[in-house]
Amino acid sequence: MDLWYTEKHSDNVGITMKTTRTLFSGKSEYQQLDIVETLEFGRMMLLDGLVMVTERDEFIYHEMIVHPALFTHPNPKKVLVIGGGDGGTIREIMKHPEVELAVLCEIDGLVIEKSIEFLPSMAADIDGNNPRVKLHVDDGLAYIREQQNEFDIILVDSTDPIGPAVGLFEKDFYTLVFTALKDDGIMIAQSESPFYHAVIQKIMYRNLRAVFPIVEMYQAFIPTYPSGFWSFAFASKTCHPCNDFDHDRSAKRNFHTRYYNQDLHLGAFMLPTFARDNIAE
Ligand code: AG3
Repeated sequence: MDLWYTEKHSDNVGITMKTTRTLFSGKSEYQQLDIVETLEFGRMMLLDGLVMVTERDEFIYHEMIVHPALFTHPNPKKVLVIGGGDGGTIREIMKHPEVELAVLCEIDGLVIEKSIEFLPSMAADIDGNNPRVKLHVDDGLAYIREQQNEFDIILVDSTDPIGPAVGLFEKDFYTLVFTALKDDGIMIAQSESPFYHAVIQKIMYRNLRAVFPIVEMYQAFIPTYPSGFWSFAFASKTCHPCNDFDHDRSAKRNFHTRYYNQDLHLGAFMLPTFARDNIAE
């Protein structure tokens, strides 16, 4: 018997993958969590039926949510991740030797627990044994409300703006992020597909611009997300992602990347016209 899983991207379109077995399926206080084995993409984690990560293409998302900001900020010592319970974002942050502490604030402890169990290539740094990583199982909004002038970089590694992540796309949240950042702080947030999510992007970028003086969108190719054409928001107090990019530090990095490189750091900010139009002021 063939077992195919489909994430619906609209009423009429979806992505379908052949799966071989279910490793975990259960409901937390917040959402439905499933981890399945696929034939093409390795293990895949779903939240409320939406693809969060697959072992085969997660490197793209995780390199791109981390390295552009970390190679733009002049001295990133303290980094906060909101969401990101699979640990992939923390893994990439740990490759930067100047980072002294990374805090992971994930609302759902079950996501952390099952990622450690079934997605070890992502979750190795969030198992409680890395002294440079601190875990908080808490609502990102509640946590950030208590932080002032604390972080160099804040990465919002959220799900889509339905379910527990809705508040992470709102202006009030961005104001709290702004306050939690230091004077030269940078925030990155995953910002959906320019192809399918024009309305969400329009609202999100308007909210960001109401709070941050510098707001840019950049793109990445992520085959298992809706349309494969995905985006991130770069929002910052003083640093510009291209003008302040530390090309030298990026070129001399002592770790390998499979998607990110110096040319792409700049190229990712070049957008097709329809994507620009989504977020036009
Ligand atoms: N964050 C999920 C991005 C949204 C995917 N949306 C979708 N499949 N409809 C990924 C978390 C990785 N750390």
